[in-house]
Amino acid sequence: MDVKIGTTKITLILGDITEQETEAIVNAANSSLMGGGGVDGAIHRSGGHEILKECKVIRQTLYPAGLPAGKAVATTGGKLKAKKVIHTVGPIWSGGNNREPELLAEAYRNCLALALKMGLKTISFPSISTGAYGYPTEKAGRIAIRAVIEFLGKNAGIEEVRFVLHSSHDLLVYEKELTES
Ligand code: AR6
Repeated sequence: MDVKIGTTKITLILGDITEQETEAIVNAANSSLMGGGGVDGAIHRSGGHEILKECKVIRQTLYPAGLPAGKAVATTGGKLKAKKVIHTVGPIWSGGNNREPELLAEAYRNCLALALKMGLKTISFPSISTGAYGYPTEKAGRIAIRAVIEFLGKNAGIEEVRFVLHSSHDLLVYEKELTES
């Protein structure tokens, strides 16, 4: 489904984030920026070694102690269709009382702000934190959709925000949230 928020289209699809042709795709990374499983593993596998090379430079320069949860950085998309990968780190779910909602919303906002700063008009997100990091999808979907809508209400310039969900269950959860928001 897709919905217009001002001049931006929010699209929800079932698919693989690595195959998206949006100018940027978002990686649900971990603080090390050195790769991992899930979305992170898939992006590094499909995008090739140029992505890791730039992640290493980011670690050596901007974030020697690792990228904190909620922050975002950009690298090349390497061999991907997307020209940029925006790496962010979602919170690890530990019951909901450790700033998880705040950090998850911040991750979405910082990715969008970075895309805008780089002049990118289309961006695809995975469902950050809902895999290895254990964030319940219903709760995370609500925060993701609301954070994006709120950002778009305050900032013009992005043409499409695409959520790429990996299961039909997750797609339904996000669709329900977008319909109700
Ligand atoms: N395209 C779209 N969505 C996907 C794909 C894909 N190719 N593969 C998995 N998903 P996760 P997290 C879904 O674990 O929870 C990594 O090891 C998946 O079904 O990728 O933020 C990192 O290095 C789930 O719904 O990210 C970190 O250590 C969602 O993407 C840690 O996992 C997110 O799952 C980050 O955990």
